[in-house]
Formats: sequence, C-alpha cells, structure tokens
Amino acid sequence: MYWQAEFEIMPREQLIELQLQRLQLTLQRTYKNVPFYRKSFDEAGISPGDIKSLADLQKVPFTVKQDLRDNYPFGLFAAPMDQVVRLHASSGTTGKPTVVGYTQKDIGTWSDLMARAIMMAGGTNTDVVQNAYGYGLFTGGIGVHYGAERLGATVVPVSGGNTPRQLMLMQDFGTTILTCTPSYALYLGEEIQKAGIDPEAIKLRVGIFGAEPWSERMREQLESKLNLTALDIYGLSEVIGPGVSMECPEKQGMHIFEDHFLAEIIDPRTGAPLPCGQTGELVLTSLTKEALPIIRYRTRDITMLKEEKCGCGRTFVRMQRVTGRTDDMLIIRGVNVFPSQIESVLLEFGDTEPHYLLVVDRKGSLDDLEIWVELNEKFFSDKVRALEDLENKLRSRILSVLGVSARIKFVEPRTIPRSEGKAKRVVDKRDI
Ligand code: DLL
Repeated sequence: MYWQAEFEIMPREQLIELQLQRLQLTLQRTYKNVPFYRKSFDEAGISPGDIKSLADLQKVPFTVKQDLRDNYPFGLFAAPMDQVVRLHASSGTTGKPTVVGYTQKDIGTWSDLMARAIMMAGGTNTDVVQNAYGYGLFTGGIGVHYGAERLGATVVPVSGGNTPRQLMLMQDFGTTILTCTPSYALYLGEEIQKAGIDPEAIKLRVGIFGAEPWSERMREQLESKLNLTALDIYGLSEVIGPGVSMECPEKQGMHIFEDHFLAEIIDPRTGAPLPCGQTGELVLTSLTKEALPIIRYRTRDITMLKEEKCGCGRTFVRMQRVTGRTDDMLIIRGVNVFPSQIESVLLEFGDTEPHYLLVVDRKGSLDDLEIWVELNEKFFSDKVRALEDLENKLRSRILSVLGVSARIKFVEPRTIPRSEGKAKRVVDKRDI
C-alpha cells in the first residue's frame, strides 16, 4: 500500500526532526560548495549554524528562477561534474533554458518518489503504464519512467503525440495507467470516442495527470471520458521534476513528500510567511538533493496547505490544486483572473468542451477579454436561440464569479488547437 511506509506514515514530530537534520546538512553543503548561496547567506548576515529550527529558515533569502538563469548552466550545482549523471532543462520561453542536474543518488531518490506516487494512485507491478509525458529535456517523461520501472510496472515509453498510435498501444498492450498532461488526456478521450473504439477494449483504471493546472470539473470529464480515476501530480524541474507531491485516492489534495522537500506558503507580494490554510505562493526547499540543492525556491505557484489527517494514513501535508501561477495570472481591468477559474465556469454548464482560449487585447485604454469556447457536438447542432441563452449564462456567471466582463465567442467542435503536452490557454495581444 505504501512504497516507503517508514517515511510515508512517519509521526509528524519525527518527520519534523528528520526535516531539520536534513535541512541543516543541506545548508552546510550549499554554503560550502555553491558561491551563490555563500554570498547570499553572507549578505543576509546568517550562517548555516544559525538555523536551529525549521522556523529559523525564514531568515534565509529566497531563490528565484532568475538566479538559475544568472548562473547558467551549472553555477548552482553543489556536486562536481564527475558526479552529475543527468541534466534536464526547461524550454524557457525567452533566452536560455533553466538547467538542472542530478547525481546517481538524486536519480535514485527521484525514482523512489515517483514509485511512491504511482503506488499512491493504486499502481502495482502488474500495471501497464503508458507514459505519454514528453521524453527529452522535459522532466515529465523520464521522471515518470524511472519511477514506474522502480515499482516494477511495465512501462510503455511512448512519449507525447502520435495519437492514433497511442490508441492502438492502449488497446493492444492493455494499458491500465495513463500518464500525461490533463489536456492531452482529454484529447485522447475524445479521439477514443471519435474512433468508435469499444470501451471494453480499453482497460485504463488510473490516470496520473499533471504538469499544468486543471480543475475538479476537468476531473469529472476525464473520469467519464476515459473511465478511470484521475489523480493530480505536481512537480517542477528546479526542485526535482514530477513527484514533489501526489494526490491519493481520497482526492483531497496532493501529499508533499516532506521527507525530501520542505514547503512554505508566503504572501507573493510581501514574502511574509502565511499560516496553514491560507492561499499564497508555494516555496520549496530540497532536503536531500546533491547536484542541485535548492533553498527557499519561489515556485510562483498559488496553492494552500492542509495539515489535517488524511484517510489514506499518510502524514505528509497536502497542497490543494494549483490554481495558477503568479506569472500567468491575467490582470483584466484591474481584476486578477486565472485561466483555471474560467475553466471551472465553462464546465459548469455541460454544453461546452474543456477546450478554450482566452484572447486578451486592449481596445483604446480598456482591456478586452474574449473567451473562445468550444461547443460540444450535441449542442452545436441545436438552435441559435439556445446559443444565445448559453452565451448569456456564461457571461453573467463569469462576471459574478470573477468580477470581470468578457465576450464569449463560440467556435465549432474541434477547432481550438489540441496540445500533446502543456496546453496553451492564453493569447495576450496587449502591448504593455
Ligand atoms: O511540469 C514537472 C511535471 C511533469 C509535473 C509531469 C507533473 C507531471 P516544469 O516543466 O518545470 O516541470 O513545470 C513546472 O508546471 O511550477 C507549475 O506551474 C506547473 N505544474 C506542474 N504540475 C502541476 C499540477 C513539470 N499538477 C510548473 N497542477 C510548475 C498545476 C502544475 N500546475
């Protein structure tokens, strides 16, 4: 039931002690081996020895993505290159990518965390895992792969894309676990229906979906289209990749693997720590990583932590769904808008598909939000009158939930581009 019970159900007092020990070692190693951290600790007037409790960590400066860029490619590594056995990198929309490295031990840790995650979802060594996360510099593909292998499951390293082949392998190999982004999973679900494949020929029972934000309504869609239990997985390259946290079948948030990562929530504007139960930016510190330890990394992801006991028995805190990133939050006429909030509204009515595009523009001095919404096949063939009704319903619901008015543009089924990896939800044409 647990991959590493000794940690997964460890009493919290013991866990906190373990975290402190590991934190102190990490701070000492980084101070000794990474000039960037030495300088930032010195400037803050602290030394690793000053950190005597987890609360003391607040004295330590944050690390941000720009710090990784400034130290491109290997400047933040704490291990010599002869011990670094793997590199990954984020694609990076502008300029150089962010590079991350792993020692053999780091790869072992990561594999265990991913094995834990798959087992948490109900996976065993008898499962066939079709891994449709992208292989390559992205951490999704290979990260999940190593974990599934460590668990002893049968991995199908198909990577993203080539949908007809995905469907063929899914039937022929009897895939039981699907791993990919939720947007790609949805597309696969649609294609299964479109191809008229007999549902009996699909043996899926669990989906491990992450790498981008999604909503509870999207879960309902995925579970009904693919006939599986859809669970959320979170991670980021800078911290390790997938397997920082994973949702258990209780579906009450994702357990953070706290024996390896220390989580804090801060107010993104002031950097001040927020208590459990409040929504803010997730900050993570690695506790065991060798090649690229990371201290108080500002993830930019917005979430909330829950400490209450979980029905699955694990003692790790749970983070709620990531509702958005501090940097993909749109500000429309002064109102903060996250694409995931709009997704939830769109899916409330059942006549539209979870494919949408937010087109933001500026008309004169006013922001203009147009939401491209795909109608489902059934609705599309109905009357114009019904369309007007739906448009009005959506507009007023978005206004009341988000406080922002938007124009709705309906588009024909299957016209919004599908993605094989992370979905692109926003086109911002504003020149500001
Ligand atoms: O996306 C790692 C990953 C791969 C996670 C496969 C899960 C499954 P990056 O490309 O570095 O790494 O992107 C990290 O993606 O900061 C979040 O903004 C977003 N993200 C990842 N998982 C989730 C999730 C991988 N479950 C960035 N929900 C993170 C919402 C997510 N956002």
